[in-house]
Amino acid sequence: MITLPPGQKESTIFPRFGLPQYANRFPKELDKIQFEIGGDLEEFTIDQELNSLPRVKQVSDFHCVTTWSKLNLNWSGYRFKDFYTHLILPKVRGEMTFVVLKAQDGYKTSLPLKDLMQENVLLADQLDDQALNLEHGAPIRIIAPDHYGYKNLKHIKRIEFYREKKIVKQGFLSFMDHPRARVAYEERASRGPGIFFRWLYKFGIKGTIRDFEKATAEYKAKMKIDKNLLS
Ligand SMILES: Nc1nc2c(c(=O)[nH]1)N[C@H]1C(S)=C(S)[C@@H](COP(=O)(O)O)O[C@H]1N2
Ligand SMILES: [Mo]
Repeated sequence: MITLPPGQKESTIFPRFGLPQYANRFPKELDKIQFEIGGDLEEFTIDQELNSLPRVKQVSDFHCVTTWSKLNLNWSGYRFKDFYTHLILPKVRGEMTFVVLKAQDGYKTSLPLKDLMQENVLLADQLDDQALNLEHGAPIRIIAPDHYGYKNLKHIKRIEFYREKKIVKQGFLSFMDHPRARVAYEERASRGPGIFFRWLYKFGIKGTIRDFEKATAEYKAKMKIDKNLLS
């Protein structure tokens, strides 16, 4: 028998998902892995350096705060811990504690560094042995299975490391954002018991999936037309 975290239900599909206002926003660069590092250190860019890290494969479950869970997803990429230890730490002075994650579609989120240093947190660039697609975070995303989906930032554009905690405006109501959002503790929102938010969020699932599907189909059709005009 499968045991799911509190308040979660198994989903047979793995939809492109998020806050409704992101349904129509798409990353510009889908193929080339390149992102900026900033915050309390001198800015630099990461691209080829990732190849120096060990590639890891991981099967993990994905839990959206709105109560759907997709089980047994096959990711591949680099451990965040290896990334931090080998590529960031040598450039750091003092002790970093807080990380801000920014995406190509304008989405942002944050987590304590210690949460990202868990063994199962990845910078993932493959799902089912294929490069990530538009739907699931191309070209590279965060996979943090112990944290709700909204901390699993897709289309990474920039990662900022800070010594102190920052307030990150996330484009959604602040009560909806928990600073850690751990699935096991049902940290669904910054205030109030998580169990209440199960009911609130659940009703939005179907409509959100539909909006994201429609926006994705329209965008793909448009991109094809653009490509044909160019060739
Ligand atoms: N860049 C970006 N990352 C994002 C989102 C988004 O809209 N944009 N939505 C978040 C939410 S709420 C969820 S549940 C997951 C969904 O991941 P999926 O689209 O691969 O299913 O992505 C998260 N990361
Ligand atoms: Mo989500």
